[in-house]
Amino acid sequence: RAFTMTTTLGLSATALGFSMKRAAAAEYSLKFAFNLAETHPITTRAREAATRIQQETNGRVELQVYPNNQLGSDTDMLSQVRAGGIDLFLNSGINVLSTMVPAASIYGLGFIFPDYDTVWKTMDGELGVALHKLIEKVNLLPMEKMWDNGFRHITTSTHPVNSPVDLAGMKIRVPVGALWTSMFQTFGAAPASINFNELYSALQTKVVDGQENSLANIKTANIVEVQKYCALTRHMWDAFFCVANKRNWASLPADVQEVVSRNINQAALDERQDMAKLSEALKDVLAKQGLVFNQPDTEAFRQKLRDGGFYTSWREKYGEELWAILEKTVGKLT
Ligand code: X2X
Repeated sequence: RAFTMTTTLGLSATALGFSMKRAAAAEYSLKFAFNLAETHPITTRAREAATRIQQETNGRVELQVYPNNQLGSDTDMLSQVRAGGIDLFLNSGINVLSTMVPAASIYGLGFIFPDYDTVWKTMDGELGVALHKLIEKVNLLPMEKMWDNGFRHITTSTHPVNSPVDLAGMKIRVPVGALWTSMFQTFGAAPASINFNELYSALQTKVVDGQENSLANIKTANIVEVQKYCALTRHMWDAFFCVANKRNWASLPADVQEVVSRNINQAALDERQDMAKLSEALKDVLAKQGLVFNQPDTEAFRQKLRDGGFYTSWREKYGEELWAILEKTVGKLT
């Protein structure tokens, strides 16, 4: 849009020496917020999407990317996207989003995914569609593709974890979601729900002795600085829904919706590739930083969940319909 900024004295902005580029603000500005670190592939791909959206719309649309809990904890950001202060929020269905949509956590059940093929067959398929419908009921609109948050492993500062016995009574941080608390209680640990923005300091000050996360987060959130051991448990897999405030989204013209959603979904697909590569490559990187890895036999962990009634009790909570959809791709669970 061509316009000239003039002062009350009639001097043009350029005469005053500041750039008109800055003054040419975008017509549509969207706040896109999440918890991950600046160097996480999700952030890199989100910024790439922002650049493409700006280019494709000649600056008419601006995607403002706020990583690293810049706009608050996950709990805060969920309130903001509900209220409309944030337009797009990336969050795990197992994390705070599950406080509103409990069934959104179903894909976080322990040890259900053997590999990424099964993961994406499930989440890009019937289960993903069913979860999108449930999320829409709370006035949030999920973009089509999920962003990978990785298979999760357990880190500790005190001792290596080789079996559930090593977790007995351990104070371990889990994100704010009932499935996480339930799983680690069933393992015999003492889980504490703590938002991601407080994780580093909780580990540093020994409020908790351990946590569980993807290698990408252990690296990019500097968790490796405050933890000594990493058990490659791969106990669950996590990913983020990108949810839009429905009202804000509906106020955008169709062509803007198309450019934004297409680029965001493409960024999610690219990020999935990044994560798949990192899940192997980061072992060496983290080992060089001093993290001591061990490979436990995960069967003892699975048995603990079965014996503790973990699957049967969550089957009741999620209901037969969703459970049957999940079992179509991952096989019988109970
Ligand atoms: O909070 C975490 O540990 C994180 C970043 O992995 C999630 O958002 C679930």
